[in-house]
Amino acid sequence: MAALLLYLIGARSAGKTAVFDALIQTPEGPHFATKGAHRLGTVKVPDARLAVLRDLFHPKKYIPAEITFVDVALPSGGEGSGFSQLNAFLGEADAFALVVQSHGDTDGAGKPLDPAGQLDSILLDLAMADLEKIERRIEKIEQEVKRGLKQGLPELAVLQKCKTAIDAGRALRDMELTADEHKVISSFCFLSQKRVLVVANTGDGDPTGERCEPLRASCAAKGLDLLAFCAPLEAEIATLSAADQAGFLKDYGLAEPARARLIRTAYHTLNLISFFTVGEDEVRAWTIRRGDNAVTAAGKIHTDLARGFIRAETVDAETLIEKKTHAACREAGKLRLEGKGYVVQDGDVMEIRANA
Ligand SMILES: Nc1nc2c(ncn2[C@@H]2O[C@H](COP(=O)(O)OP(=O)(O)OP(=O)(O)O)[C@@H](O)[C@H]2O)c(=O)[nH]1
Ligand SMILES: [Mg+2]
Repeated sequence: MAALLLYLIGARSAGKTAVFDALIQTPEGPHFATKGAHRLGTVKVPDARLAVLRDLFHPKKYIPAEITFVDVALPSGGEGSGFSQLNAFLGEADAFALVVQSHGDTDGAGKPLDPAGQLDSILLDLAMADLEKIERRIEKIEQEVKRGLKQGLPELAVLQKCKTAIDAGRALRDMELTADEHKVISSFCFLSQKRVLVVANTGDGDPTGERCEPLRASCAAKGLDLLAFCAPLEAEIATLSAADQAGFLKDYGLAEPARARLIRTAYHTLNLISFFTVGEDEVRAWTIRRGDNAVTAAGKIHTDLARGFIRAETVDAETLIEKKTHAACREAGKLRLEGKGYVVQDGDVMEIRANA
């Protein structure tokens, strides 16, 4: 299963690279690959329940879910963020982590620091990159219509609706579209349609982001999740062993490393949950959307399991951890047989029964 792709975007010098460096740091050093000027780092999604299940089942393979962070390199030169030039690359993202500089007095352009303004400006750049594409496509379809080619009319209607929304200052992600309308525009991979979580890159003096008030208010008004992230401090924490981390975090009033908070926030922003499969061979986490049913979950594991789906033997992880075996769960009446329409819950441990 492909890892979730979270792209770090933001204004020039906002701290994208500093946040990325902290996210991919480990006690053994940083791990990353490159794609052109961009850097990619994949980490395992921490899940305490999965780790306990591993210790219960002693599987040959232990496979947590993965998330890939991408340190986006903005095109050099030019005035704005240059998203139009990066359109195809950014279009592959599952979501954006929008890094906002929240330390110091001046921003990367030497202007007085205004985190809420920086957020607005980047959100606007995303929308403008979309608008450029939309207007180009509208023009093309209108020319076709003039020549008597009418098959583009349904697409034109949806694009005009998108243009109206952007002109009115709304992001495409906040538009109400029917499933058919979504389908019509899905191939454009519009940037302002993607989910965004905001990462306030706070300075050493404010690791929990208490001074991010205007930014917090702006995010709340826009319905965006916000996370405080002190890049230099988090990079240092990530080099420590688990034992040393605890004391360090406590000293700074932090409950856990920011990487774990960021991943949890990404799951929340994207409305994702995890379900697990367990056994002697493999203990594994799978990522699905909240609201997905048992057949969709089965299809994540293998298309054959979705096609031949009969039922899913299901128990929540907490109960399995408490009872230790499926047999004990069954005896206690806690192992449920769920059908195709069952809405999978976060932390479900499932065994799919299917016709071959
Ligand atoms: N004091 C302080 N400096 C920081 C912090 N985060 C980043 N910086 C500095 O700010 C500058 C820009 O940070 P980068 O992480 O390179 O920013 P970026 O968004 O990747 O910049 P570009 O890729 O060039 O657009 C660097 O000199 C960093 O050392 C921070 O939390 N505190
Ligand atoms: Mg950078």
